[in-house]
Amino acid sequence: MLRLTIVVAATKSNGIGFSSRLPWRLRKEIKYFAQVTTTAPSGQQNAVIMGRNTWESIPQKFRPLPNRVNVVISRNLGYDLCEFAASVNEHDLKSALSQVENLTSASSSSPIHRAFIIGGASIYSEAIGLPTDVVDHILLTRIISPDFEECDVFMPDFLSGKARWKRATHAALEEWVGFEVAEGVQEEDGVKYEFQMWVRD
Ligand code: FOL
Repeated sequence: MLRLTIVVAATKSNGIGFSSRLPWRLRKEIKYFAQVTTTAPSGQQNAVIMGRNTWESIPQKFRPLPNRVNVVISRNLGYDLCEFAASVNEHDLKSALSQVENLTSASSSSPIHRAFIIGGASIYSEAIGLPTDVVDHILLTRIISPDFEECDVFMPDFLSGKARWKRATHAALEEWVGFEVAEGVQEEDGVKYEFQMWVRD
């Protein structure tokens, strides 16, 4: 089965959203998100898998997210993804995954390198519940401060679940993503955050 990587920016209270959008605007952080999810060997592309609310939260001019196969999950099979050939509509995470696997098969012209789960809360919950051989990496941008108490969407606390997640070193993070990443606490517009990678075996 295809391996999945979770990509998320979350506060220490696991807040990820407010009022149907990101609670913060961090230019370098979103650039990191774009670079991580786009980087693939030449001739290949990555897939980004998301729920319908997350799809709608992406500014129109950025969707579908360019140079990535966009897979949107909605229970409403008639959901109109608005004209984009680069997007596929699926009704649950499992069928989204088999869709991505079909794209990845030898016959496909553009094989899929990596598949990323990019939210939101219910898709993250489902993904965290999948077995270790499916979801083995979390690229977490930890928002250290402030705590953005207005958050109204949260991701589950993956560290308190049954799975034993371990924080990888910064060198391992850079090796996995394939480019240099700013190390330590970053600050933009008074918001402090850190790029982290968590793995399990
Ligand atoms: N993970 C991380 N680390 N940061 C995030 O902001 C994030 N956001 C989502 C999921 N995982 C994340 C979901 N929300 C765009 C907007 C919202 C969004 C995801 C992506 C977006 O517009 N991305 C553009 C970059 C735009 C820019 O450069 O300003 C892209 O090409 O990826």
